[in-house]
Amino acid sequence: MFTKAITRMPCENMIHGLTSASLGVPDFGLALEQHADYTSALRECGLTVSCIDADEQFPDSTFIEDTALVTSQWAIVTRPGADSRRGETSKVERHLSTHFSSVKSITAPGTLDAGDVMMVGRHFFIGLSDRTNQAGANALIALLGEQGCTGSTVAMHEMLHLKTGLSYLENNVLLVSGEFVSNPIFDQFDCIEIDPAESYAANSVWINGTVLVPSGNPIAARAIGAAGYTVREVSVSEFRKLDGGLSCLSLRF
Ligand code: CIR
Repeated sequence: MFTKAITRMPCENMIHGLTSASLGVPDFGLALEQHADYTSALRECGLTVSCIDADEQFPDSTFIEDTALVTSQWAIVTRPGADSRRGETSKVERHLSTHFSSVKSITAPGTLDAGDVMMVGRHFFIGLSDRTNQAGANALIALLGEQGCTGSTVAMHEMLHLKTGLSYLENNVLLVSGEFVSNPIFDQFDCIEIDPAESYAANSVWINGTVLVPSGNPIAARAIGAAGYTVREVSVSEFRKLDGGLSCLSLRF
């Protein structure tokens, strides 16, 4: 069960955020409305939400998930792989210190975006992406070991982050799409394969029995509902324009 979430307000400079999508420039006003609805969805799932202020220095800072890996017991601040995002972590670390007595960090030469980290109980799958390198993964695995947890790496070649194409919905159920569909690492799970036309919905978020699903993906929403979850659709079109998915807008613990 999760009880808390941390989000970070989008800043006006988000229009200059990193992206490989060709979906146009985000509408900041609409992004604020969508962020507010996302926050409502977190609260509807029973979470107490705290929000870090916007920071115009960091266009991508609303994608807070990449900056820390957090459970109810511990927090690890990452070292984001993109130069323009590295400084996002200092305010996140300060905020996490209000929740945790000690906060560990990934240090150079490691880089790691927590969008590349998928928690399955006490095991963590770590995608080796353009943002997360082997040194970052090794550092995380060492820190996980100190907490009695384990980690293993997943090779990846196409997606921005591991959780761009995978979401763990607890109960051994995994959403899978694209390059991960045929990866034997995930054979152990009851996989729900996401239709390629709705690949964006592979990044959905389980919170206490409800699954937040990006709106406009009816096949995925139906499949997740049929698997026994309550579905709460959330519109995040303006964040998608920056390659952001639902999970990257919060830390949940
Ligand atoms: C970036 O490229 O870093 C941001 N524009 C999007 C980050 C999305 N994060 C995530 O999926 N975990």
